[in-house]
Amino acid sequence: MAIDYQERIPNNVDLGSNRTLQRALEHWQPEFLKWWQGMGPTDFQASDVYLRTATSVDAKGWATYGHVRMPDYRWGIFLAEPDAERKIGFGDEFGKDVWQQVPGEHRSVLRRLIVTQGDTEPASVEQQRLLGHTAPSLYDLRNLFQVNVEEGRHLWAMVYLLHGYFGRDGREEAEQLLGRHSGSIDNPRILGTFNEPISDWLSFFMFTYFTDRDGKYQLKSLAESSFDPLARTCQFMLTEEAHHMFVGETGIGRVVKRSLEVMKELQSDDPDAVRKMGAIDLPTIQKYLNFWFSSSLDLFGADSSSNAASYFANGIKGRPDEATYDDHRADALTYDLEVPDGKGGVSIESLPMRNAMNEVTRQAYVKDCEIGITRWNRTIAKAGFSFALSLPSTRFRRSIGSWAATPTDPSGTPISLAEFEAQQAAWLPTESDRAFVHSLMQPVTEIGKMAGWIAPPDRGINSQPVPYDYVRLA
Ligand code: BYC
Ligand code: FE
Ligand code: FE
Repeated sequence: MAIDYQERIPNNVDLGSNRTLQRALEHWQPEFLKWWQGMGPTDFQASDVYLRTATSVDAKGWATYGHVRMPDYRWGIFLAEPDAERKIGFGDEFGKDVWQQVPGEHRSVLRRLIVTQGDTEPASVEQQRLLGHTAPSLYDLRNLFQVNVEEGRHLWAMVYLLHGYFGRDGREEAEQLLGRHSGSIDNPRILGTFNEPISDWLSFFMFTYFTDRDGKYQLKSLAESSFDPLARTCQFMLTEEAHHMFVGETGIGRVVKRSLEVMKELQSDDPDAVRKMGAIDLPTIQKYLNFWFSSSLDLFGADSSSNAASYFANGIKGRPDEATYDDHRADALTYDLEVPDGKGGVSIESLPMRNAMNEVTRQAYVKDCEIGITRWNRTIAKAGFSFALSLPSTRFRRSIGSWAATPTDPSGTPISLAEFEAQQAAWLPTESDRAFVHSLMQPVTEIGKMAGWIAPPDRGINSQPVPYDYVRLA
């Protein structure tokens, strides 16, 4: 179905035939725009940005490129095409028809999951709002804004569900999605990571690599939901998500590449020498990685979770790629979970599989995170250096789950709190590491030029050259 751009809210959900819903959304739209102006990217609202906009959900229309001012971006509502034959894919109701409306008994749980998902989207825009002032190139500036407008659209996706399927409570929740703010003391965003500041571009790349990837896995789980409108919304969001992770993976890759160039020139891997040349040393990259990976692991929830078990039993939230499993009921299996034994060691706790679904999803995520690490390490090895980046253990620096109260080293060995505190400067970014990274954050706005701490990308966006006016500064 093509999207009618004459409508105020572009959509493929036949919004025009539902006056009540349309009116509710038209009411929310100016509130959204107010939020975008107040809490979205600072300045740059009058600049023309080379953005990708969805004009339909098929292969041809979902990526239409052109220069637009961000406030004129057409935030719309797009769901993947319906499958009239779709059945519930997991849990106790396996094989029955999916739901086109919210069953009364699952209403509050579904609302809560949609609100939690929706809350992260504007949160990330708030976290990134100052980054435009220090972009290392116009190419990167454009990618930042692309990610930002799409996270705005993901908020629209969740608000559509709240307005369309949850009545008055849904409308109230939609309002509050614009009322909580990242890092606010009184009214913070719901999940921890989304209250962490992202004040430099190394953090931005780590966030898009690790935290947007949590988004990928949560969306995959929700794309399995028996609540069909939620499943279809998330399916379409996943097509956009791929670019966010691309920005993270290539961003970190380019930072690594630049460091290697400097190390080769110096014939040295001495971090101080690398820093003096204006590049980011590999140990500092590792510390940022440790920080954002461990923070993002918490977003999967507790490793033993009765909430997760009932989401699964009730067909509300599945496993990512549920079709790849043999047993979609998962009611007779167990999962061996590694937990602290309280004596400085590790013991195994056997859980009903359904209670371990957060952990199952987290492990799939960790495997996906490894792919980039392997790729970056290949370039390091090719350059002739012996350093290797690595993911810390999933036990390291956790705030949610079994390991929350147990300090460990990056390999996951339990240690005392005193030892953790004594060593953490070697494992996590220190004030002075952050100050150094910040000192590199000088804006570069000339067409085709890059900041000295990052290598140029291999190619431009949508077959445009790297030297291109991706953003026409106003
Ligand atoms: N911080 O039994 P559990 C994205 C709470 S990212 C603070 O495991 P459950 C994006 C939890 O709420 C994807 N609190 O709970 C990326 C619960 O509280 P109550 C976002 C936390 O229900 C980049 C308690 O701890 N999507 O899209 O299984 C840019 C017990 O835990 C945290 C979703 O999250 C935390 N990290 O929660 C832009 C999907 N973790 O009930 C966008 C929707 C847990 O005791 N959400 N708690 O008060 C969910 O599926 C679930 O709510 C959770 C796990 C995965 C968060
Ligand atoms: Fe998103
Ligand atoms: Fe994203």
